[in-house]
Amino acid sequence: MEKRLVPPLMEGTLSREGWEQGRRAELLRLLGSEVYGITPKDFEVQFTVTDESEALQGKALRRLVQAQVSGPYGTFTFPFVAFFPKGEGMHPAIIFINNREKHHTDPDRKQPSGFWPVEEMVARGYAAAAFHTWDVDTDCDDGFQNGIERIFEADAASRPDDAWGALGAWAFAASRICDWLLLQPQVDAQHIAVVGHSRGGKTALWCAAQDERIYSAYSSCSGCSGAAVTRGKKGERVAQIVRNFPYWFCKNYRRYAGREEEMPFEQHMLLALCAPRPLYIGSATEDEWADPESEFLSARLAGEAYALYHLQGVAAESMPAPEMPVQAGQIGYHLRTGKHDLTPYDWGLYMDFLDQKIGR
Ligand code: GTR
Repeated sequence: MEKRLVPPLMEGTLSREGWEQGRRAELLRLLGSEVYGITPKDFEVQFTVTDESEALQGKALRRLVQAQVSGPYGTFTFPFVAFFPKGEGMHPAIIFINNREKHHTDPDRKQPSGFWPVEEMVARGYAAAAFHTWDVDTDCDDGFQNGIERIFEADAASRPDDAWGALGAWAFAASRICDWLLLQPQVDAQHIAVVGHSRGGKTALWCAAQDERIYSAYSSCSGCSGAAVTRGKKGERVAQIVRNFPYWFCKNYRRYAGREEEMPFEQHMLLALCAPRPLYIGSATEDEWADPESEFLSARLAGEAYALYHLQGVAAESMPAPEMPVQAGQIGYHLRTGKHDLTPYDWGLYMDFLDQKIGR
């Protein structure tokens, strides 16, 4: 495996006690205060099901839901959709963070989408929920005037340097959908996963790192500030991401532009926070901006945390060839030929991985 100088998961000897009784929480705080911002804890959430109907040619039950979140400075409501396979029994569920056009997660499925192939998911026995990022926080630099952040702040103009950004807000929304799924009798509460692509993939990882009720996360092509190790990374760097998307992060993260070596954290730590839960990383050969090698390296390095639980991380020492998924360990990885995307092929592999880990 390629060697890069990255900070260790723990100073001294990494032990399960040291990890669980201090270091894990410390890393979570560090990634919060330096990268994604601190997630507010002072809120209440209420759900209203506005429609319940048969969908997907009678193969699913569809619910449209409004989540109303109340914070210290107001309320904010966002919609999401959930499809449940028809029939008896409890189903594992997958929450999807839709960062692309809204039609991909259109509840009426007017046009099929490979980005969110819900028909296939339901056919494989998964409940599938999704929200659109813009419904939670606009994916543009609007000074935090319109997104869910405003219900937590007296004044959007004077935000602290560790105040959360859009990635944090989207991760929060995915956790609220998890709250609701846990209340649904059709859902197997032990097996709720979160999936996102690119900025959505960064979000999925941050969500699973913070929310231990999430059984598994799949990060597709998440690259910089997602799965990829930052030190020595090709393609996108901190300087570019904070210039182009400052509102995704807390202000503190800007300090590391061009100074990645000084970061007291690394992205494999984000992955390690998911241990011992099944984690999945996907890359694409032509996605140089995200840098597949740095994504793979990070997945490998996170294996150290899994070893504390006597679990294997990625079951491959070197980058696998395209279309040769590595799924035996607790961290799955695959490289797909092609562009920066999330495709039915990727989804199929992730569901294979989940089926195997859940033992279905
Ligand atoms: C890019 C950004 C990446 C990635 C991507 C996406 O422009 O530089 O970090 O998140 O957007 O979300 O598709």
